[in-house]
Amino acid sequence: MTKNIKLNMSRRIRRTPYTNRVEEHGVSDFTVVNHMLLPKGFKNSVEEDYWHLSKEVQIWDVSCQRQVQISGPDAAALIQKLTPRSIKTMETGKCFYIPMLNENAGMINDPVLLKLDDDMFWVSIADSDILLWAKGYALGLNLDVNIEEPDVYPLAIQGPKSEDLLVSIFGEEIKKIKFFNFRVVDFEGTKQVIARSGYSKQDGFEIYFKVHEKYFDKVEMGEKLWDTIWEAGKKFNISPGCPNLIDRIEGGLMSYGNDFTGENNPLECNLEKYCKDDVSHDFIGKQALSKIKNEGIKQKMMGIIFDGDPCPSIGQPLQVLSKDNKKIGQITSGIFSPRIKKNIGLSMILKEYWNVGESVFIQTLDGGKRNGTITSLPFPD
Ligand code: THG
Repeated sequence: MTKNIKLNMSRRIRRTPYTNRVEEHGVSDFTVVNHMLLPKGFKNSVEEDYWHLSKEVQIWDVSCQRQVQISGPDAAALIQKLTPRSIKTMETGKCFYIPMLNENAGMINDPVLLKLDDDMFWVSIADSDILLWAKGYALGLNLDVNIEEPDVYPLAIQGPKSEDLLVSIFGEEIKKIKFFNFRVVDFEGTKQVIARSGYSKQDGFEIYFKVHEKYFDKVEMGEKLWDTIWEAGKKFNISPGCPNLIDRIEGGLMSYGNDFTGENNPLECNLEKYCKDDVSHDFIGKQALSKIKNEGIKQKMMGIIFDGDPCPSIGQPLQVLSKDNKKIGQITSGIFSPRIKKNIGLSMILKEYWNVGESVFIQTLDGGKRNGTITSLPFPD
């Protein structure tokens, strides 16, 4: 479609400390998330990257996972207002996946929350302006908090060899980091947060790389970190990468703004388990969520497996029809899975049709129809 049309760069589309390196490695496409560049592909196909990710180790510039730092005496109270997930039992060193809702219980973000201390949190956001939302709410409630975007640029190390690679750089302590926990580790005399997490279904880590003032600028220090990992990674067959669409869809990881939006509530997004103890505290969207829980939801996110030629990554939603040609959903992320050897997709599906095994039609952009089947998420092995 829009081949060879370029995006005009300016300071509004922010580069990261690693953008030079990513370009040197032959990045082919970028997208923009949180007003910052996110690489979308390199020289290899999505499929080659998928196999590499499942066997080796990759380095991803995910700086666009911006941190909203909330600190001060009322920090925990504010965080609790922003999510139905209770943080009462959350300990320092933990990461929590938290839905964030508007007043209608519509999803406004699905960040990872890190507790750095009793009065210090990072909200690692998906693509929406949570800093403004949190500041506005804190101002309105007159809370004693400080909210800012710190100079933190996450770098993800993903794949089964990520542990061995990071042990070779940071030492045995890396092995002690459990899934969705973090530790503070030394890098060149600076303190760095490393969590076992990441936007893939492989083992992996995220370095919440924080710029230290002893360096000239974020690029100098960021490239130092990148180069250190790259050099040590050669022995582990490291390659540059980015969130992989095949791995993401197979794993049922949804992308905010694309697979779900403010029009969707957390129950539709299969995030009910993070809304369980919503009676214990007050939060934005509580009443609306309670009403939705009582009335029941009308659609929810499901997997779809469908026939036909291998589908390249879809740029526009594909309609999902019932066997009697009623519109029952739309595939918002879809691609050919080389493991399942069929096309796969994510779609909200109307209640009457969301049963696993239900037969459906997928309408392609050229008007053709393909046979499909509803499946559970993550996609079965
Ligand atoms: N890492 C960090 N920040 C992020 C993302 C990330 N911000 C934006 C975006 N990704 C947020 N979305 C998700 C979605 C899913 C997960 C993490 C972030 C995830 N979920 C686990 C799963 O589904 O297996 C479960 C987590 C849990 O059990 O609590 O990993 O990737 N820093």
